[in-house]
Amino acid sequence: MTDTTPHHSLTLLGLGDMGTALARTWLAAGHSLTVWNRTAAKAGALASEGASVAATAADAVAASPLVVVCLLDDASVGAALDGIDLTGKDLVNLTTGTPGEARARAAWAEARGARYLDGGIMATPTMIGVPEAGGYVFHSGSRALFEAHRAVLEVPAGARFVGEDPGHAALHDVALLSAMWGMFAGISHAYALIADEDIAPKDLAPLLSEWLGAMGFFAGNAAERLTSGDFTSGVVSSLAMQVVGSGTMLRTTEEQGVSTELVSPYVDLLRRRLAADPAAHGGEDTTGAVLLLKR
Ligand code: FVH
Repeated sequence: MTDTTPHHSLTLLGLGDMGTALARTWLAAGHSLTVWNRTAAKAGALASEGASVAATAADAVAASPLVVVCLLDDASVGAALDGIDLTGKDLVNLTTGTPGEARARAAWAEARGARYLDGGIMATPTMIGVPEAGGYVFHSGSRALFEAHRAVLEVPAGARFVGEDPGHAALHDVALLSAMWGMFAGISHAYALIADEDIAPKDLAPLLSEWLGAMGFFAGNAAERLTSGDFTSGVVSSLAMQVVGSGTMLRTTEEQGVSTELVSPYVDLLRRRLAADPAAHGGEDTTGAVLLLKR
């Protein structure tokens, strides 16, 4: 059967765990891939899989119109591309950074004649090239670049364009990771609570997963309240009740000989919101904590 897949040429700078996973998917899809890595030995396996290995980052950039970068951090992107001609290049930066770093890197690339697209990878290397794993990449910056290379960018994982502000991919990335850290913290606290009891972590695990899934509605509820400014309509678990309930949670934590350091900061925010105006805020849900976080 004839393979009708359009094949493209692209360059990848960075062959760490993530870069190597990305590279393998483009090679497997039949694309012509040039790679470069600071430590050249990491390119060996990919060369035997069909990649062209460039001796320098400048040679790698010169080899293709589309240049994907997946390095450790923004400083390493600056170091790798320092002094290299980017005129006419389409630069896709999949290196994790802050929104501010992404905006500065976009201006830096555009001043050197390149179109720029930033990316935040919502996947581990083992999820790359495995569509059923559900990983994807947030992209922001040049919409024209995204549309021009969308098919290639979607080879390793799904691609979601979140706007022309180059900082918004990083912001989406970190917002989701922040929620994940909160969940990890809560799960850690729950396991600490049962640590000295005759309750096996493996028995609590499915209950935790089920409960966290059931509570996922809060993301949508809070979004509606933050948009409308109405924090009280339809509330069935009031802030006044939650503050009392969180006291029970803190006392249980003390009884179990567990530190409150993970959960206290959030309880403090809820208490502050209630104390500021009990009559006005007691009937709210917990969304008001968002307003106290903003400096
Ligand atoms: N791995 C993961 O689970 C996460 C998933 C979400 C996205 N992240 C981000 O992806 C970027 C790359 O991560 P990685 O897993 O590939 O990281 P490493 O395996 O540590 O590879 C780092 C590469 O960066 C090169 N490098 C570091 N400093 C420099 C520099 N000054 N100049 C040039 N290259 C540099 C390093 O080269 P070498 O040490 O092999 O010579 C690797 O190629 C990252 O932003 C994650 O946050 C991954």
